Amino acid sequence: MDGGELARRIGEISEAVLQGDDERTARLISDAIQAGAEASAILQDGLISAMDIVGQEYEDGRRYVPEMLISAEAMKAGMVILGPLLQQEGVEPRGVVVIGTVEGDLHDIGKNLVAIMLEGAGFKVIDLGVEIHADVFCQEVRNHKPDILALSALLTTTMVRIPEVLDALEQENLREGLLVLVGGAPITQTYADQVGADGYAADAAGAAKLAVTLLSEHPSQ
Ligand code: B1M
Repeated sequence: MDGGELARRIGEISEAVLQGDDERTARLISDAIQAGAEASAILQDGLISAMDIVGQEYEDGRRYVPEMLISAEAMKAGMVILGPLLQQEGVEPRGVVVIGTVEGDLHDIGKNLVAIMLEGAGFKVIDLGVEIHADVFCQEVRNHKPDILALSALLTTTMVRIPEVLDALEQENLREGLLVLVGGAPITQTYADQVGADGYAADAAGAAKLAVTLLSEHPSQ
């Protein structure tokens, strides 16, 4: 396949993600792979670049949460095909993120969106789910040695679990070299600073952007 044909096919994939058309995204990706396109090129120039646009449009108020979710679903449909191929191509993720909603809190729509945007930005994401106890976060940090731990809390009654997780990480000597990113409706930058988190983002697009920035500022972490 020549460069022009590759660019055309990748452009179509990107367009399908922007339109949130999961079936078309998956079909176009399969066709492009059959025609000889590399999975890494499709990921970077087709999916990630489309999700960058989605994130930017959301920030600018030109896209709303449901539209962001359908594009995220299209990206997910594409990743089902690309994931195994990327592993074969040996593409290194940008970094590893462990994410979960804190103990006592079962809201996961926002957290899932954050996870998808992080994947869209090239991170390997280990999603622990909801109602995650501080000890479990510690255990999973020990297991996966992530670059970033991402904590979501949606209730004023559960946001207090965030400093508990941070304390538990300190006590278990797991805090050094780990970037902790926090967010969720009741969380603010002031709260994040108070509890000693490394970063706060108000929304999923912001979380992915911040994760990239934090990691580039702390490359040795
Ligand atoms: Co509940 N709920 N809920 N709820 N719920 C809220 C959060 C609430 C604000 C509704 C209200 O009263 N107006 C209120 C909290 C009040 C407060 O604490 N101040 C509330 C309550 C009170 C409750 C219960 C206690 C109700 C009850 O049983 N009496 C109960 C608690 C259950 C529990 O957790 N133990 C409860 C239950 C539920 C449902 C199960 C019915 C359902 C959750 C389903 C699910 O998640 N699977 C639910 C829902 C849907 C909501 C609302 C309506 C919507 C939440 C949502 O998904 N928003 C919510 C009201 C609202 O927000 N309008 C509400 C869409 C989502 C994309 O946004 O989750 O904010 P959000 O995520 C955003 C950002 O916050 C941010 O990015 C996301 C995407 O842009 N973000 C991060 C989130 N995590 C981040 C992490 C980051 C960075 C950014 O870095 C790591």
